[in-house]
Amino acid sequence: VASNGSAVRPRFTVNSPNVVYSDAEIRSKYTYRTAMVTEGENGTRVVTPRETVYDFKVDTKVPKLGVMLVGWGGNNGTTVTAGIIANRRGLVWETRNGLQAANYYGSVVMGSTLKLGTDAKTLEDVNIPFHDVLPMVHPNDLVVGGWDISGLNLAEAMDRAKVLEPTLKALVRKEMAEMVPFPSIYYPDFIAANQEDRADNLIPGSKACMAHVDQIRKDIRDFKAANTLDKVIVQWTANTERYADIIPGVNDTADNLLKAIEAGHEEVSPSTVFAVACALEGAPFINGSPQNTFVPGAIELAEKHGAFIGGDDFKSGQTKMKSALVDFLINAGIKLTSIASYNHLGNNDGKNLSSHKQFRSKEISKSNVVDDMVAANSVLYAKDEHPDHIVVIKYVPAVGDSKRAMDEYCGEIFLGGHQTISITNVCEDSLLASPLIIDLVVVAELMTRVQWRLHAEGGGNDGSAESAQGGYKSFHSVLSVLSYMLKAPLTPPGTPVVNSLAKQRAALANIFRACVGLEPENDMTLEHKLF
Ligand code: NAI
Ligand code: DG6
Repeated sequence: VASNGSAVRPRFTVNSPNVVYSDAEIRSKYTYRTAMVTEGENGTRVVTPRETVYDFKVDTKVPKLGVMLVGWGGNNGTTVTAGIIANRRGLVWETRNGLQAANYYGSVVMGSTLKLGTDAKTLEDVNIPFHDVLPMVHPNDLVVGGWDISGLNLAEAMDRAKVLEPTLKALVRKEMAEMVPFPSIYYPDFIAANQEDRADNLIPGSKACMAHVDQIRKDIRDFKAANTLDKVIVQWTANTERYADIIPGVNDTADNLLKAIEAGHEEVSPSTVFAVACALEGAPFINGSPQNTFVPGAIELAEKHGAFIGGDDFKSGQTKMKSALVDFLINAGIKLTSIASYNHLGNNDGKNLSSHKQFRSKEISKSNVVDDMVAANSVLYAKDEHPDHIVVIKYVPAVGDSKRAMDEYCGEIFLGGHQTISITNVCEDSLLASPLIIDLVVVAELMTRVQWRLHAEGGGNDGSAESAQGGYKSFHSVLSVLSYMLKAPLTPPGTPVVNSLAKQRAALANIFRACVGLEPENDMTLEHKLF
């Protein structure tokens, strides 16, 4: 895969009049099939199939991409950086279980496959790496940088994180020691007071101001120039902040938010200042923490500038299991009646979340993740009926980054019977989150190269009728296609949130398939049933 701005040759070609390949693009004509439901007579419903024909266009030039992490010196920041270096250099290190080679396990883009079709001779499934569906940046080619309020270089920060094996650390130490985060903005009211002792790498000023926005924009430009990058994506993996109050006149519109920053309003959080800087700079910005960074004014600003945003809160362990398991239980016709989710962890994230306001941000993000699945089943649940759902997080320093997540699911089964499922999930939190950071960057970058328009009859797929059909445009600024990796998916204002993990993955895969003119994966396998 080229990451030098040259077009990448696709790993397969689709043999269809609806798909056209050129040196720099893949164009597809795609029929999106849905069904519209209306009220009929006598309480019946009428379902009308609908077809909308789109043209998609994918720029196949894979850019040289930079990723800038806010909170680069934290557990996630150091782990993902070391992981990319380890993969890039093909490192192998000794562990007590034997030799371990670098890999990208846990990344949907790098570790999973997609069914391309059925082998014409054997009728067996042909699966390809997810990464090969469209030309995507390879994570090995990412140039990583970022900001942190702690000035430790990345080697020292990696030691502080206590995540990686000493043998791996020894192999990446030299490179990591040369990496030092840019100073960042620190407004103490937004993160836990227990974080103060690491805040030694600061841009002066303790509340929002335009100088902070300008400095962040300059850092992005400097980083881009210093590394001769085509594009930069910024991701928040810094401490969880408390929620910002939504105040009319302050953060409710784009203009008000900019004015509030100019006036130094105390209710503008550091993460929102980063979001504003990125929108103005045209850099995609993804929020990996649960706070409401994307206040209405920040969303409007991104829309105005056609900048991509995504969030909120990496979905790494407990919630990922929950959004798969609840979907399964409810779709199996089992009436889920309660979920009790306990967590304890001993890393700096846990320390920060031991403060109530920051915990509250996480509690909100972890609690709303079953709503759509419950609401979709009117057989099991009356209107406004929900399973009981509690989320507890405790700080236990001794367990470090090895987070314990314990869940109890209770459900009602046939004839009043009960089913209780208990799950204990133990693993390094940062080793789960790091591949998600990579997926978010790779998918967000790809989405900056995908465009669409409504297909007009008579318009060719070769661009000849472009003016008659209207120009291509990008997907909406709010990239809900990133939902699979996020606990509380941000969606375009007024559009529904989908939490089901299976649906989120299907949306991701099928949108990519549409870009190469392939139908959604339907799993009917009629070729094995009708003969
Ligand atoms: P961490 O506490 O190790 O790292 C956070 C880093 O952010 C620290 O180095 C801190 O100095 C820095 N920081 C704080 N405020 C900053 C600011 N204004 N500007 C720049 N840097 C700042 O935490 P960890 O484990 O890396 O997690 C990061 C975030 O990701 C947390 O908010 C956590 O809740 C979230 N998250 C983590 C998941 C996981 O599985 N590890 C999953 C979901 C979310
Ligand atoms: C305690 O749950 C700490 C949190 O930061 C989580 O580890 C993180 O949000 C991951 O949550 P989940 O639900 O995806 O495992």
